[in-house]
Parts: sequence; structure tokens; C-alpha cells
Amino acid sequence: MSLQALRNSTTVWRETDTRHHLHPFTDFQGLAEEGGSRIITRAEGVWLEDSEGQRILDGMSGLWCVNVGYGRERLAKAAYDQMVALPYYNTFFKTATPPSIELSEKLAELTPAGLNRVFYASSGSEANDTLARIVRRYWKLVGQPERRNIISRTNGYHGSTMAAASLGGMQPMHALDDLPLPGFHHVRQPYFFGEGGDLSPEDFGLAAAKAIEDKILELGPETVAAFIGEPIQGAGGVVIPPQSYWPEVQRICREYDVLLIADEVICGFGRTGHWFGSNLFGIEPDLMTLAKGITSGYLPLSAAMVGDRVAEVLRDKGGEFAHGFTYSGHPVACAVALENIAIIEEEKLVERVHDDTGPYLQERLATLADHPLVGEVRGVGFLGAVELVADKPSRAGFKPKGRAGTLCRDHCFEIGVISRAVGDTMVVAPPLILTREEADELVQRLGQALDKTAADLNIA
Ligand code: PXG
Repeated sequence: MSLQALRNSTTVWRETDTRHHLHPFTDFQGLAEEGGSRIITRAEGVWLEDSEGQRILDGMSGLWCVNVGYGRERLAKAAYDQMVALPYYNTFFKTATPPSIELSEKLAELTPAGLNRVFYASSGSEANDTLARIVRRYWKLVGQPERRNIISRTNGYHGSTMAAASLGGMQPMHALDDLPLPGFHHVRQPYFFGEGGDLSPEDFGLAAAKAIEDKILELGPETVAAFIGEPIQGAGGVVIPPQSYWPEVQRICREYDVLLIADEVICGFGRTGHWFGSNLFGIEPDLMTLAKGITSGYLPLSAAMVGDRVAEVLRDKGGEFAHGFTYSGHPVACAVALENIAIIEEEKLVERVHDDTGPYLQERLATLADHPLVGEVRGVGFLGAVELVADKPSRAGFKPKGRAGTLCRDHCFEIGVISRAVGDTMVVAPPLILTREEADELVQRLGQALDKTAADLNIA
């Protein structure tokens, strides 16, 4: 196609998109005024291509999900073969399909000890809704029906359905719709750079964990069903808790017999250089949420992992569990998940991120810390954050919040790299196949975007 023809089709796509398509987390009017969406048409490896032929290094794996990278014919073939054999059948009425069975066994093997059963859905949100129902059901069945409260964290993200948004601690999401629902409570996040003050990271980690204990005591331990947290908060800005945090959270949950749910939607499947964020921090969760990297985003699939303690009660005392989705255990999605996990294993992507490319990416990102705009660089594995500040010594942020981040994100786009702005924090989560050379390129482009942002803001 000629460049002119490409431009014409882009214009038509943008206009049609603006007329008919309501995008998530988007100011519809604002998007229209800016001329509409950027249209992504193809991708290969870690490179996206837009409808005007620009190549863009995808530093975000789509939305934290394309762990094995784009263009994997093996995954397309797995989907094709399964669609030809059996495109769909349900798992409701005493039926199952081979891929859903095999994947259940595989997930039980990969996840931490005791998580041996799976309830499937299609999105992280649905899996978290499912877990909220499961933990409340569990406590009813063991004769403690008053245990209905679920504790999570400010600035945590657990999805967009009513229950998942209630679990999440995102103020604008709550404001949209009078959330949280009753029984969902929030405590402070373990965000050392922003909230650590004069404390050491270790002391701050303990203080942030203590907020959970305080909340349990305030609500009454006999009313608390569960605590849910992402091992590392992703959408909240790659908030990495101090080492002291998770062991103390685990201790508190055990002391008050509160079920611990690890939301591994972002951290799972190699993102941190471990199979799960729980492995990185030594968390032993009672339940776990999986999505995104489970299929590398090639098809929608999520899994609520249920530990033996809870699953055995549901089985032995529960009777019918009146909950489920048409696509629970979708055979094509499960077949793709199995093939995706096989790729991660065969190519040793978790080991590679742990031993080689993860530390290298972190080393390269750390070079940005000297930039006049940068207050902190943090990261682990293939999760990274570059936090922008207006004043380095005091860590003071920008006013209005998000201005620098938005400018920087737009410069990234122009330069041809995708980094997501969370307020004024630039985050990266590239596909696990990213090479050292591509890591160099990612960081170099991010550095260029920082320079342009500093120039816009007159910061030298
Ligand atoms: N838990 C976590 C930890 C997530 O990151 C969900 C649950 C919900 O998954 P679904 O599949 O229902 O979206 C998520 C999703 C962002 C962004 O901008 C992050 C997510 C989704 C959309 C945007 O960082 N995470």
C-alpha cells in the first residue's frame, strides 16, 4: 500500500473508531479532540507496527500480558487445532474438555504448594470476583458467616467489575459508582518512595503491614474473611514493598486466621524473574489470581487458584457452588495457555529474566536515575519504574499530578517506545523475550523522552 493509501485508511479507521467505539479508561471527548486513536495493525517479537508503518518497541507487553512476545505461530496453531477439534464446550453440567483438564494439572504443579484446584474465568476481574465469593462462601460453610470483610490496599488494582473495583483501591474508580460495595476495606500501600518519610525501608515495610493488623482489629478479627494484594502493585506504579513487608503480612494473616489472596495477574508467569511474585517474596497464599501472562494475552483466560484448605470445605460441605461463566475453562483458551506455558518452559524465559536479561534491564534503567527529572528508579525482573519528580531532594511531585508523566508518555510514542505513565511514574514491563540489545534500545528511547519532557518543563 502507498503511504497515501495508508494515511487514508488510518483516517477512516480513526473517524469510525471515534464514532462508534467507547474505549476503557478514556476521556471520549478528549480522545476525539486529539484526532482519535493510534491504530496498531501488526506485531512481531517486541515490536508493534501502527497503521502508518511506524515501528514501536512495546515496553509494556501490550497491557503487561504478552510475556512470550508477538507473532508466535505455535500459539496460533494450538488455537487452530483446538478450534477444529472442539471450538467450545462448557464445563457446567458434569462435562470437561482435555485442555481444561490438562491446564488445571499444570497450574497446580506450577503454583506454590497447596494450590491444587482451579476455577476458570476470562478476565482477572472475574477471577477476583470469583475469589471474593469463594472466601465468603468458605467462612459460611465453616460456621463463621460473619467473616465477610475483605481488606485490600489503596492504589491496588484488581479489576473493573463491581467487586473487583471494590477490592481495588483506585479512588476515581470508586467515585464513578459509589464504590466500594459493603464489606470491602482499604489500608495504606507499601510505597516507600512516596510515603516512607524518615523510616528505613524495613521499618516502613513493617509499618505498612501493621496497617493491616490495625484494620483487622478495628473491624474485629471474627469479621474478616481475607486480605488480597498484588505481590508488586503493577497498575499502581510498580510499587515494590520492602523485604520486611510480605513476611509480616503473612504472619498477621495467620495470627488472625485471615485468608491470604495473592493477585498474580501481573506478577505471574515470569514477570519478576520467578514463576510467581509469591515465589519472589516467599508468600504462601491460600488463594491466587492468574490472568494475562497465562496465555500471553493471545486469548482471554483467567484462573482463580484455590488452596486445599478452602477447596476441601467447598467440596465436602458446599453442595452446589452457584457461580460460573459461559467461558469457564474455554477449551481454545486453555489449549493456548498450555502451549504458552510450554514456550516459557522450553525457552527458559523465567530463568533468563532472573539470571540474565532482568538484571541487565535493571542495570540499564538505573542509569536514568541521574536524570534531573528522575526521583527514583526501581524494579525487579522485567518490571521497572522511573518516577519523575519536580524537586529531587524533597521528592516533591508535579502539579498538576500526571502532567510530566503524560508529556513523557506522548514523547515515548513519538520516539517509538511504549511506556505507561502512572501519574508521573513511567513504568515498563516488556515481553520476557526482550534481548540485551532491545533493552539498550528501550532505555535509550526512554532517556530521549525524558530529555524532551525536561525541555518542555524547563528543567535542566
Ligand atoms: N488484577 C491485577 C493485578 C491487574 O493488574 C486485573 C486484576 C484485572 O484483570 P482484567 O483482565 O479484568 O483487566 C488486573 C488488570 C494498566 C492496566 O493500565 C492494568 C490492568 C488492566 C488494564 C489496564 O496498567 N490490570
